[in-house]
Amino acid sequence: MSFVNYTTKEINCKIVYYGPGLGGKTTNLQYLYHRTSNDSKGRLISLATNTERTLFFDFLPLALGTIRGFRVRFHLYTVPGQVFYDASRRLILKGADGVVFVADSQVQRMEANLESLKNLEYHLQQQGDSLTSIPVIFQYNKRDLPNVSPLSEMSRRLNYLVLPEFEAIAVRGLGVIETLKGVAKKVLLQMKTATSAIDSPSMTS
Ligand SMILES: Nc1nc2c(ncn2[C@@H]2O[C@H](COP(=O)(O)OP(=O)(O)O)[C@@H](O)[C@H]2O)c(=O)[nH]1
Ligand SMILES: [Mg+2]
Repeated sequence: MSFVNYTTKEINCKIVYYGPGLGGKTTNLQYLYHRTSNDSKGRLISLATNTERTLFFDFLPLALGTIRGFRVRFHLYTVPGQVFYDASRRLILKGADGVVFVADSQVQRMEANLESLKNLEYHLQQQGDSLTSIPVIFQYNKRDLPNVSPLSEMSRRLNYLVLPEFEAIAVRGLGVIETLKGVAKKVLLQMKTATSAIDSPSMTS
């Protein structure tokens, strides 16, 4: 649940980057961290193993401008992808205002994408949400690699609810900001219908 503080005029939203291990979730946050000016970001906190794999989560707070006088802060989280970190994923997903599903486009990772998506649906359901009750968007990452599924295939197999989708090459920063804007737009629109305090969303980048 997003947190609107009328006293300090702040809106806080939690966005979770979800998806299979090694799909590029941490890479998305690292790119955003390096692209954002110092005064609009906090520290990027990564709890990683010594092989640089996300152990619990990565966290990046971003201030993304104002809406009708309210300062909007996005708190970006990633989840660990490895199968055995299920309890961590559940905790991190709790109270999410929006989800970016980062899919790995490589043909041989399709099963891992599907398994992770099923896992996301399960955890959302456990907390009384679903893929349609909160803003969820897809990012098809690693489009630079040779052995990738065609976009139409990614879309058909993963995005059967026809939610917003973005192509990306996160290692080069391609599609990363577009993805964030895509989810932010949906989150802000959802809040607009939930509260009357917010006008049409606009973002600075
Ligand atoms: N070729 C390619 N590699 C990528 C891309 N995005 C991420 N990677 C690499 O994939 C590996 C896993 O990325 P990471 O962000 O740690 O995945 P996470 O487990 O989802 O957090 C790293 O070696 C990244 O450099 C991409 O768009 N193209
Ligand atoms: Mg990671």
